[in-house]
Amino acid sequence: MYYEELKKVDPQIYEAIRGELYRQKDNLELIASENYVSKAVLEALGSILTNKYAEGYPKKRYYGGCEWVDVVESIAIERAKKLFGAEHANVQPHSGTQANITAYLSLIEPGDTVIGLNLSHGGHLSHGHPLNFSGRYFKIVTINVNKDTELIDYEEMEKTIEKERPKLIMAGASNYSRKWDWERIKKMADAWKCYFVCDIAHYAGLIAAGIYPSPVPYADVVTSTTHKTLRGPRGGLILSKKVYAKLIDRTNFPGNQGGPLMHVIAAKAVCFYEAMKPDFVEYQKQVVKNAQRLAKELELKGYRIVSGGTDCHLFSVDLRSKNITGKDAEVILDKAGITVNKNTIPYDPQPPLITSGIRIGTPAVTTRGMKEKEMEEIAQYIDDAIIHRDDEGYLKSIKEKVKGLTKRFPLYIDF
Ligand code: DSN
Repeated sequence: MYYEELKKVDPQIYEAIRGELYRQKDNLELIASENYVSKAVLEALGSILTNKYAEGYPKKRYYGGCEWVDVVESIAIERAKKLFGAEHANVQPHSGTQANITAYLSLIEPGDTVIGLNLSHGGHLSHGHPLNFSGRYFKIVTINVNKDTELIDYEEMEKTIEKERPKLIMAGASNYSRKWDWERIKKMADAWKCYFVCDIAHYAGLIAAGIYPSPVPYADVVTSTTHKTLRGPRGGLILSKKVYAKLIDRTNFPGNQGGPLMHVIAAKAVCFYEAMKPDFVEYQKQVVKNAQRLAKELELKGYRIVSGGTDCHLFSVDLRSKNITGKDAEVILDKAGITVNKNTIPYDPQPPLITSGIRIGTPAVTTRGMKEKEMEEIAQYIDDAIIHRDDEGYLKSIKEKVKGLTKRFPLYIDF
């Protein structure tokens, strides 16, 4: 690692970053919302742009000296619009949740009704969880996936809309492995006169690459993060129809945030640029192929895959046939050098801190260059770890094999 100055000034933080670097290099990262950014993204993120205050928007700032950050933000906006075919883009949200706050506050008032997918069925905290601002400030009506198919039940959804008359439909998910029918939701939104907001944080990279349906033509507002499948810096993004442009911008700043993080916006611009390249499409296709192969291999080993498979970068594994909870599996797999997160499965009998499942995603391992053959190997390690969960020595031996595999697909080689 070449953070020589940091090493001198603050050895404790240096050591922690170094430890994390080697964790990332040596382990198999299967958390569906994580990825490895390029060195170009990292350089923009670590740049002197962090020094600049730039409240406002390009050419309309509350500070002097914004000529260069204006260039950066204007490029980021134009690239985001082009990448997603959007009429308007705001690249300032600090996170996906922040983007969702802006979307809600632009379109509806506290107390209004919002319909969103239940968190334990694949939704997100900011889609209406009672402990989140969304659940505290709006009346939330959640929809569940169908108990048999584990798919979104659009007929049920429409019945709920008819009964509850929400002002806003929040679509999108953080753990739904199948394709959403955005056009159908748009028809419901039109029929029942409500806004259609879509959170594509998880699918953004696949959508940018054109291999997953885009809600941009249908939704009033689309929110996203930039750090998951899109493989950019940690941050948020809002796309919208032109008619909402002023409203969205005003609600995000000064309504919801102060100064934009210009170094992060520069890194977002770099990631949008990288996502326009043909090899990004190939990467996203491989992400999906890898997820499908890994799900299939685990199924062959006796694990039930929620909804029977995946059309995207992630899937959930129901662990009940193996008599282990998601919480325990997460710990066991960590010991074997495999990082996943416990996750509720639909209609989970276990509480959210225990769970019956784990969520698995392939964006990060695919960035390393792994393909279907390696997915077979990974499935074997997962199964071996779960079978030999009580044998610390065995788990250690898997960790060594995992290290061997990750060494074949090196990461940040000159760090
Ligand atoms: N917490 C993120 C995830 O892991 O999916 C979503 O914001």
